[in-house]
Amino acid sequence: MKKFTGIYPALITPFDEKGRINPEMVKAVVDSCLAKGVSGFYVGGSTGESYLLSADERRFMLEQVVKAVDGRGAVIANIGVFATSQGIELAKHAESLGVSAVSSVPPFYFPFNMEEYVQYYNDLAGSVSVPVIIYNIPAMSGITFKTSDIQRFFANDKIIGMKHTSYDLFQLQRVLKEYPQKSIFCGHDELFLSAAAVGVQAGIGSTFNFMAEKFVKIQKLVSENKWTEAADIQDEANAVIEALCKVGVFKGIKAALKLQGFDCGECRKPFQPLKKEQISMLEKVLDENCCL
Ligand code: MN9
Repeated sequence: MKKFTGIYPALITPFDEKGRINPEMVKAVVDSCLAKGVSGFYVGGSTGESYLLSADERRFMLEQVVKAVDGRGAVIANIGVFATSQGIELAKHAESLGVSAVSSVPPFYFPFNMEEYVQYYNDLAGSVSVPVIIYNIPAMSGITFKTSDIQRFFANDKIIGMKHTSYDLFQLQRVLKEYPQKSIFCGHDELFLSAAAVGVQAGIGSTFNFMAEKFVKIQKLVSENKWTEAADIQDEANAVIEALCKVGVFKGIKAALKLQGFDCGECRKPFQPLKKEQISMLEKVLDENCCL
């Protein structure tokens, strides 16, 4: 079973001035992240504004990423939707492009029961030959998986891992301990070092789009047992994340990229563009924490 380690930006979807996906910027951001030492990309997640894209756009975006990465890293495709059949369609498309794994948020909006979520992931895993990564993100999906639920998902060998975007480090530690062979990704960048302390070796994060180098460095320092130095870098990252939370994380990430010279457009409506003073506040924090 492939075990994923390293840093995986949850890729933004860049738009041009007309609001269309901008392949040139996909390539530019992918190249810049790879140069910073990332191991691959997570495409089609919340950071990619996927639930604001049409199915055609989601497919187009994934195609552009696979082309841009060109074998230089892993590509994990989040295919999460509302209905199993739609998810399987996107998963098959992703598989045909040669992705390393597919991932999915649990179908949301309707309150399904756990039996239905387990069946959803098993159906997905049964429909493609690539491995499946579940996505635990209670704050956005509204669904909190208990550790016993995760055990039910992991009973399927084709379900090889989990993106844990939850502040529950207790659960994270117990899952890691029980499933050392599965790929468990820290999904909250601000917790990256804390997750490393309980044994996490991989992260998928939105802020890796523009500050991946910090997390690559944290992993290296941890491997050298230099925890204090690693904590200093996590502190820098967290100052930036705190500022992003004030203005809206995804809008802030696009603004940060723009300040770094990557114009990826605005987040799609109903998101509204940042105000001038929000951008100045962000710029100051980015500057103070070695991001510009
Ligand atoms: O993909 C991201 N999750 C969400 C991971 O945005 C829901 C994280 O990187 C967060 O944006 C970040 C800020 O809370 O940790």
